[in-house]
Amino acid sequence: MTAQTCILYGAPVDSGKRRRGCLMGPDAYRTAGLAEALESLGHRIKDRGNVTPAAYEAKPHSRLHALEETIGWTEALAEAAQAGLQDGLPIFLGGDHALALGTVLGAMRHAQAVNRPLFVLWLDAHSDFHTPATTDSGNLHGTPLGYVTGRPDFHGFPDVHTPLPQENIAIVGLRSVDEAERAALQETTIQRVDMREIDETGIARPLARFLDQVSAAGGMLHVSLDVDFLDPSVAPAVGTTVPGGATIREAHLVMEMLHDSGLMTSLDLVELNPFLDERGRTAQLMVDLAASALGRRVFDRPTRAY
Ligand code: 4U7
Ligand code: MN
Ligand code: MN
Ligand code: MN
Repeated sequence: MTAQTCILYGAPVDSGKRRRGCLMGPDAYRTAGLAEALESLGHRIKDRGNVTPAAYEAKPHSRLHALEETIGWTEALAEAAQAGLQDGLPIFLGGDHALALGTVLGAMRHAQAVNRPLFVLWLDAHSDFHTPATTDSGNLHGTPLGYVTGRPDFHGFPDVHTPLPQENIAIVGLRSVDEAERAALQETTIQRVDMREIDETGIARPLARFLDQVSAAGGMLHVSLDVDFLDPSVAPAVGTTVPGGATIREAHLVMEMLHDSGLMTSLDLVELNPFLDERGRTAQLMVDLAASALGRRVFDRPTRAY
């Protein structure tokens, strides 16, 4: 296994929704032993501490919750992601999913600088494809894929100069899509793998299809893992639980295949709300999943096709 330099960034973003608690995520991952787990796999670990948002002035009365703070996070996290990608494999310890407005933007800038295509694997119950104009909740953690694909109305956010091509995105685990998102997604070439498809074909087949595409294009791959990708019975520490999610083994298989592919270049761990956890089990599961993505396995095995 190739040793990597894993660069940890705490991203205690809690501005993407109203229910508080995700700001405790970075501490929970550190307490659950993320660095130690990855180190034991032979990787070099650099913990760069927690990112802080760029200066902002909060204005009240917005339909959108904590808009200015989220813009501040987007600027700071885009810079962190760009810096991290120059030095290794950045892992963002969230924080809610609004952090991906910044991390994916930073990965896009980096990919452009090194002249490689960027792909995004979005592991989530939700499609997070809203714009500030279509969101009913006003919660910006539901908008990052809308932002990076160049959808309108992200006033005040850094400009997305070259949007991420829709066909470079796969959303896996879908089971809660708002009507406005569904209508917009139907018009795109974003790859959508819902829980029904996972039930019918297994999770390996659609994932292998996407990874083959990344590989053939010589792409970089940003992976964004939302806790609610998992079934709430095994991952209770999340504000937006949706029943019928991925099992522990389905999630590990995704991570194991990502490792075997050698394609992942950056990773977000998002939406963990330690305030809602049960004796740290969700934090521990997320650490174990990150370890699988970085090479933890029971036995070595020959490469196989799915
Ligand atoms: B997450 C929602 F209405 N779509 O916009 C919304 F269902 O990052 C949920 O995936 C968004 O957890 C969930 O508020 C955002 C809702
Ligand atoms: Mn999400
Ligand atoms: Mn979600
Ligand atoms: Mn959520």
